[in-house]
Amino acid sequence: MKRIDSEDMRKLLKLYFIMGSVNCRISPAVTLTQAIEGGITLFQFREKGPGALTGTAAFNLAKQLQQICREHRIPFIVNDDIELAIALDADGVHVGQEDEPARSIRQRLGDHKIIGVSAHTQHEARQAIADGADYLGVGPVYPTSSKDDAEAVQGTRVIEELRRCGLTIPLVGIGGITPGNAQPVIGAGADGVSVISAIARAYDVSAAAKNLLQIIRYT
Ligand code: 3NM
Repeated sequence: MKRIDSEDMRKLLKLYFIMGSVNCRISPAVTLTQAIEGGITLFQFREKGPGALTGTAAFNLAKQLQQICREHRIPFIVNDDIELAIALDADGVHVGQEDEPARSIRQRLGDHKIIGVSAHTQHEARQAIADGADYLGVGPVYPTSSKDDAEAVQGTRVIEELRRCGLTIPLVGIGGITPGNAQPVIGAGADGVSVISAIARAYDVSAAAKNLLQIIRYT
């Protein structure tokens, strides 16, 4: 099978929800189900940070969330853990700069899986594209409390720069994005937004997702 089409990838990136058990106010399964009801377009399982599940517990949660995604036809992406992605036959993986390079992941997974890469500079973006990334995550756009080792806050500057220099790869902004500040991210040239807390910690998860989607669609 061949690589995902760029336009299909762009559609999936509109509202990209990332979450693990430590991010949720209520159970991860209910959080994900409500987020899907609200209209998320892609999901990433990211079981990281203090108190995160490991081993069988992490695997079982991943499997449960993957099943929910399958039932609703939402592609299921695994953060960092290529072995877990392979074991689950996930739809793809997302990796950072400190992880295995996309080129070798592409060789291991084949063309039919989605590969996302976090990029913070034009150089990293070009390298990821050359390595076979299907999309980029660019951030942190705003201050975030969901990632301990986040890089310096960039605002929308890097996204603008990547678009200005002619890179057309599908990309999402990430980091501290909320309904109140999502518009400039899309305005800068992102195809969508990627969020953890704006959805996972919302009092009404489904309404939070709906609200974000409206803003993205009508920007
Ligand atoms: N990656 P929230 S920022 C997972 O800059 C992640 O690459 C980032 O969580 C990056 O929406 C981030 O709660 C955390 O700010 C995003």
